[in-house]
Amino acid sequence: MSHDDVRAGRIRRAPENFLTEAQIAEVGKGRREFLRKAFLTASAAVAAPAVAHAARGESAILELPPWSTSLGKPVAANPYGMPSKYESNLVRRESPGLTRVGGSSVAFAPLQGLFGIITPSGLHFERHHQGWQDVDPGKHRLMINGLVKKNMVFTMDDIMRLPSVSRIHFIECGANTGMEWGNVAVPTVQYSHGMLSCSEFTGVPLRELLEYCGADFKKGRYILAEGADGSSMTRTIPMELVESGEVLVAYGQNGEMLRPENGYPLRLVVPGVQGVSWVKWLRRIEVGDMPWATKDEAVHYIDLMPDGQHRQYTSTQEAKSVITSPSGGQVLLDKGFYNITGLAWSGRGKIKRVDVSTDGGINWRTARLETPVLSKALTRFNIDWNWDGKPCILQSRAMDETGYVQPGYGQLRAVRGKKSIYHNNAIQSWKVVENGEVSNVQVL
Ligand SMILES: Nc1nc2c(c(=O)[nH]1)N[C@H]1C(S)=C(S)[C@@H](COP(=O)(O)O)O[C@H]1N2
Ligand SMILES: [Mo]
Repeated sequence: MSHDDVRAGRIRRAPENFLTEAQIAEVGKGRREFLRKAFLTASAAVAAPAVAHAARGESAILELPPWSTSLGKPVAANPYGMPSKYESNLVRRESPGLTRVGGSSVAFAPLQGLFGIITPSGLHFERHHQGWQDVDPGKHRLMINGLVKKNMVFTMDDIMRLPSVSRIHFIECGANTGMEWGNVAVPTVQYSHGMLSCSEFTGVPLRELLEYCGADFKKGRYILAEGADGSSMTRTIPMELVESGEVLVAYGQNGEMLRPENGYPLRLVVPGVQGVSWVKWLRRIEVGDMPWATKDEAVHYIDLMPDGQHRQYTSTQEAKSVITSPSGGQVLLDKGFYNITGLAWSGRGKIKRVDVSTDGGINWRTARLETPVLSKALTRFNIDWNWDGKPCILQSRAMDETGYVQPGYGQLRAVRGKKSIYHNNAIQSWKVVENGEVSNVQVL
């Protein structure tokens, strides 16, 4: 039994997280081979797989491996610590064929292998419109202009000497799950939901910088945020969000400076709002009296409705959840106990409840929400499950503190149609078949 099997509670994670139909069939064959060998080594009288595990375990405990009989590596052999080489499969991945240019693409976070609610910075999803840059913090500047008493230009030193706050929030690209609008398109949770991450961000509330510049909060009901990369990323953000104190000009992520891919040295954090508004390599904030309708909010990030019209400025990410394990591409090694685990989040506040169904939505049980349950942050849920070895469908359904309930595909398509790209928060279904293979399906 591999390390992966043990850690994931007898779930075999896919060797690669992207599997074709043919590869999924291969995984199935591998499992049958595993069971066949288990039968050969086990005594006929007892349930074979269980005995095989026990027998292997016993011989392993009697062997003295090299790490018990040799000198370990010295401290600081890795001045910046890296994950174990045995974890090398747990990486960000691009969806083959999704985009043509790597600089204008997305790499998805491997949600199937993550624990708790914090995304390790090296596994945070990445979405760039014009590639990423490693910006020199000594040369980086932030300008504030528009409806302000005095235009100001800040250096990083100026910003970092101000009082700071640290807050845990999720960021989800508005296009997350966007490939699934019409039908099932991708095999694993990494590709269906991996434009999602959650970090502790540190920075200065934008409200304080605007107050310092003497912003006109009466007339200036909107701000425009602009990035320093070649994409000229610009987004309008309503001033209410800034006034709430939630919007941060952030330089910290999970206890250290932002990673270059995530906007080093400065990015906007706009809790609850889709990722595109979290402008990276933030260079300018303008205060204005109406929305700018820039390219990134007039042509992109709009919702195509069934009547052919487009809906604009639907920026808040509505309540959503997904079971991250068991999930597509994984294999249940035998029947019995499993911990169903997943993530829930809402752009409108805290998650109040998550229900889980193992029969395709007929019966629902309420899952345990693990602490902390924070506003506009990922919330981890867990629920016990005993798999009887029969085919079944696993689903989770989130409810947030406003009472909003995550819709099914039938409900969502009735309002939004099937041709959108953005803001798909439908209930995700994973199908388990008798040989333990898990795959992506849609249930109306
Ligand atoms: N300057 C700039 N900011 C940007 C982008 C960009 O291409 N340039 N991409 C946006 C989009 S669409 C998303 S989803 C998030 C992704 O943030 P991440 O790469 O840190 O995950 O950044 C946003 N901010
Ligand atoms: Mo995005």
